[in-house]
Amino acid sequence: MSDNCAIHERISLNYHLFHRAQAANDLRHLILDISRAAKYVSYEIQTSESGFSGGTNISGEEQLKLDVLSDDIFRQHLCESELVCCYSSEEQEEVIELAKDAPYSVVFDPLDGSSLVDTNFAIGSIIGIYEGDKILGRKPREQVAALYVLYGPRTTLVYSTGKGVHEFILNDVGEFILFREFLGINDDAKNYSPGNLRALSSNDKYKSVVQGWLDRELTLRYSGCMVTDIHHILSKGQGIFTNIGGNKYPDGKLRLAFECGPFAYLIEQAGGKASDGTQSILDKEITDLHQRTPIIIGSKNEVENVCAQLK
Ligand code: FBP
Repeated sequence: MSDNCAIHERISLNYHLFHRAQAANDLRHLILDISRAAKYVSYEIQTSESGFSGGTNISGEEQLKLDVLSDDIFRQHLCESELVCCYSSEEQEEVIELAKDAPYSVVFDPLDGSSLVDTNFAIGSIIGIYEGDKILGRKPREQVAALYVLYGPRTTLVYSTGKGVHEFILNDVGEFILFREFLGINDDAKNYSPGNLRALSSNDKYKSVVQGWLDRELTLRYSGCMVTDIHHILSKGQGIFTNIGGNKYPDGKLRLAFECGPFAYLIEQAGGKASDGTQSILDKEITDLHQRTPIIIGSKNEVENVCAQLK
């Protein structure tokens, strides 16, 4: 693809992956296939009925029809790519084998925040990509790419392959077009997004952290969807998101492999920080596909401030 292909007011995801990220062809094609899956998920959110599927996932959460449908859409596109040897999904108990000897393994939450579908809130998909044929035993720092899609008033896709974080908007003809490059995060936060607040009844240190934000009169921004709330940090260039343990969720509500790991990769690529309170999320080994982890993520100085209070 020669560089004179660019129509500079319309930089496509394909062009950006080739010329700006200089991604390997297989990785570029895989990310493009994932972006196609996201378009179908976006369409189904707009058009299909919500409601419960009647099933539950391994985490014991009732599955919405859209949870199952979006999981199947991603499976279809990963399978068609012929580039994925296996994947792990929040909606699947075990690793699913696809194309033997294919170069990548994928972890994803097909529809994060799905409990908000009936409220018409923005929700998203979260994807992490590893080279090789295994997921258990890996650490999020080993990812070769991470991306998310936000299904809001506009459908946006944000990715990194290790050369910065870049945002694309789905246009009227169904193509993701570059919106912003090199999203960055300042060291200090003015906004806070406190998840799992039910933990404050049993976690005094977390309670003190939240009280500190109130005392400093920081601005609360919380929707109940991790993709939306962390996109807010990337979009505004500052902020802090937490989901910390308490009685109901001792390790917090969010999963390491397909929620916290991909976001830790993206946020650290943008100059922020992601910790579980004692170590970088990027260095936590995936010992169980559905293991949960506390997460403190966003502006570096605020992450360090919160971690110091939690010790
Ligand atoms: P699902 O992936 O099952 O929807 O749950 C994840 C999530 O909705 C996150 O998107 C969000 O940050 C969190 O749960 C909300 O937790 P809480 O209910 O404690 O605010």
